[in-house]
Amino acid sequence: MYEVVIVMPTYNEAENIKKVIPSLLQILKESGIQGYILVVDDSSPDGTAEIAEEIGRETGLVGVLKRPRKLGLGSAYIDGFKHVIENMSMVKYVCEMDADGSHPAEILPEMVALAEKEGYDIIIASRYISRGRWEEKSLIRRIISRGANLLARISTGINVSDLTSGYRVIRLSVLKEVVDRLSELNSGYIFQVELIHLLHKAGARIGEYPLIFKPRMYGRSKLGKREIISFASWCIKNLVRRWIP
Ligand SMILES: Nc1nc2c(ncn2[C@@H]2O[C@H](COP(=O)(O)OP(=O)(O)OP(=O)(O)O)[C@@H](O)[C@H]2O)c(=O)[nH]1
Ligand SMILES: [Mg+2]
Repeated sequence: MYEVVIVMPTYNEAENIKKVIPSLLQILKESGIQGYILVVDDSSPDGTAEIAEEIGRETGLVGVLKRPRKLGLGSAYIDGFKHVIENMSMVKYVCEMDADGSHPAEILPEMVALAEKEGYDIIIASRYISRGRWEEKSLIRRIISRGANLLARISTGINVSDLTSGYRVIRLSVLKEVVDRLSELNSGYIFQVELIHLLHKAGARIGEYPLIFKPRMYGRSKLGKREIISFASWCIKNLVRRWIP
């Protein structure tokens, strides 16, 4: 029934989704894409799930997967993907998208069109290719992101400029091929790199599309020190695994 399902993990994004979901639905409508938004919410205390459910009742195009507590970004995507695979038919692509307004919905139709035209299995919206950029004021965050990408690239050997970008279109058929292995992946931010690594090993073709990444609209970041440490330790372990069989 749906061509594209946007899986959107949320934790305390009430103010953001009031804007992000309606504008995404508008873009889908204008571009003629049969789309559906699946919000995966971890019992956000600010009532994010209830707002998404209300929009769902009004439009019929938003569903909410509710989880009992904050279980991490990666595990939210895994549950969302499994839900799509098990319960929805005829879906061609899933899209990973943040709920905080950082990921412009306007480029989603172009990302899907690029996958269709060139036969890519994954399109990553990238800050680090020509015409892409990150409107981030904090120099520290920009350095962390560049460092994380460099480390992830060395660790996985995958020649993609923005392995940590969380805005992607993925062909569902390739995701189905690795579905049994998804639960082996970490639940934190390193999940994004691990997922590309897994799909790449399964033979997925990867393309990139320029992303102008904006700072979150409202609310607080969930990226903490623990995430950075677990990210770096996965990259180092993976590098050692690749070099020492
Ligand atoms: N369901 C769920 N969603 C999460 C969790 N952690 C983060 N998210 C969501 O994942 C998306 C990305 O998280 P962000 O906090 O925006 O991470 P970021 O983009 O690196 O950092 P900032 O934009 O600066 O805040 C957002 O939509 C969050 O609400 C989680 O544990 N569970
Ligand atoms: Mg964000």
